[in-house]
Amino acid sequence: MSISIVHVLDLESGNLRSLSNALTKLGYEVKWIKKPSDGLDEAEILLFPGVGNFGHFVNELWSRGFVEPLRAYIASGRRIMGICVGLQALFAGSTESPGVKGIGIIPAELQKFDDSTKSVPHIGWNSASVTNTEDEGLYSLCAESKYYYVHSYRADIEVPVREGWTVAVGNYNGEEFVGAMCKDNVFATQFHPEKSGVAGLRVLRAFLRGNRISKAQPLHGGILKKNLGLTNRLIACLDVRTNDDGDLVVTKGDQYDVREKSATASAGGKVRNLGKPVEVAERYYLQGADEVTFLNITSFRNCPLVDMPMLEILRKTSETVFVPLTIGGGIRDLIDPDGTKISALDVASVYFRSGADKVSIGSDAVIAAEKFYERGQVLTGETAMETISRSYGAQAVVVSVDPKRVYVSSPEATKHHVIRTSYPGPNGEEYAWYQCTIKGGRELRDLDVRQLVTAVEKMGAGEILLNCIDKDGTNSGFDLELINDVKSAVKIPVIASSGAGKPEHFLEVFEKTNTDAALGAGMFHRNEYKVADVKNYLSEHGLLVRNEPE
Ligand code: 1PR
Repeated sequence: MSISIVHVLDLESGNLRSLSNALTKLGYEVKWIKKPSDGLDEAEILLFPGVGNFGHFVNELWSRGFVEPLRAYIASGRRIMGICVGLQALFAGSTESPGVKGIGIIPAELQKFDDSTKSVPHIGWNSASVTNTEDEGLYSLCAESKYYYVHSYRADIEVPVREGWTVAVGNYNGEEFVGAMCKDNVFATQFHPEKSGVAGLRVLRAFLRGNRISKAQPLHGGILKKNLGLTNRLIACLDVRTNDDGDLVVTKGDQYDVREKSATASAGGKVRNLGKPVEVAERYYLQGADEVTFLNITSFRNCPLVDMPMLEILRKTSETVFVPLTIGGGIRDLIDPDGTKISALDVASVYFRSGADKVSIGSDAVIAAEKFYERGQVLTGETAMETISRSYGAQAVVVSVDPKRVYVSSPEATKHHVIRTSYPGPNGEEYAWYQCTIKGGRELRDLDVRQLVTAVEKMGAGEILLNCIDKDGTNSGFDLELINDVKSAVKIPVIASSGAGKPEHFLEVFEKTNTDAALGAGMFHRNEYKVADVKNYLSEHGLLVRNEPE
């Protein structure tokens, strides 16, 4: 008789809603296990997902008394699948958390990716290609497919192979790592199958059905080598706010002004309405977007947690969209109308439980960075970025930057970090600095973008969403000078944003900068181009993209 119930270990870390949505979509009922007595004995299939810090996750396993029962479960021969830190926890340890012991069925330690030549964390769509077996496949893993990874530490393939595991390998700029591995009843993926579109759902389904040998794997990596590795990541962004009729809509600004241009109204016309957020997100998923980002752009107005309109959007979106979802706007300490204080960590936790994989912090990050410098660059451990990244991992914390260009005649004319620009200012100025803003560009601050990004990297941000108010909505291409400048200042991945108007702009930003991802909004919302048009264009020009028909 086929199994219809899946038990899932729930250590309350990260986004488990998407996994549960994926299982529901595949026709399975989910039972959660928070402690060993919650039904581990009767489980026939166990999923073991984990995100964030190795030590934090594994210490939870020890303190909840899971380690011995899990070892016994594995020894019993019943099926178990580790996901992300769930894979890592099967190892003896990780250099991320010296001295913390993993479950230890593989006698090796995880190592950090080398960040001297590439961004770390490794975020994005990469391969998992089976190379050390004569099997025809492994749970429908396909060398041509791409899977969504997000991690800073990697498992080397040598020890698992020596210990008899079948290993599917990923390659991040020359460093190989275990993308997935399998031995007897134990299967584990470093990538998130529930966030890897149809390719990921296929793997999950094959595991749940027990179809270990499948025909989906084209034979042996080698022939497809040119397709292996991290793809150029393409993100669709939805700015969301309530319009004048009180409906929550996707909107889009010109240099952050989201009102229709009106000949009569000097204060501007209506808020542009470009569709319903859940429907628009689903459309971009089906078109092949690698991620979807929602920004609640009026969240600086008081937004009590109970009323958070974005929660429902996230919940609904995560039922049908199986790629990473980021939510931004209003991630900060809040006070509800009844006076209850809600920490930024609590706000983020609610978002994660509603289906978000990452939260994006804008205004609060600028304020935190200013204080960081006022204190002489001392960390307090209490900022939103620090508390959230401690609990959920740096990969879950994006900092969204809203800079404006300020032209100066010489570097001495400002105390801020300047660039020499090829696009001189109105009075022929050859230098510019990028000024940070808060509240969606409404307030200018005495902080430059370089100060901001270097501070937030120290405070635990895992990625930078780099907008540019001057370029936003202009369809004139990305600000390459800004992107190159930020890329040279940080190790964490950078998402180029603002100004995309046609596929050529994406090619340009990937070719002329080292950006880790590129984001578009208006050109997709206005139906001028589909996400797939951009991907096809990039692919025609020899760039690696994820191209999986949904
Ligand atoms: O400050 O933490 O509450 O977060 C507020 C968030 O809302 C920030 O991430 C901020 O960037 C965003 N935001 C606030 N006001 C606006 C606005 O447009 N009036 N939107 C706004 C920012 C910019 C991009 C846009 C790209 C691409 N949106 O995300 O999608 O510029 O556009 P394009 O391809 O059409 O040029 P907090």
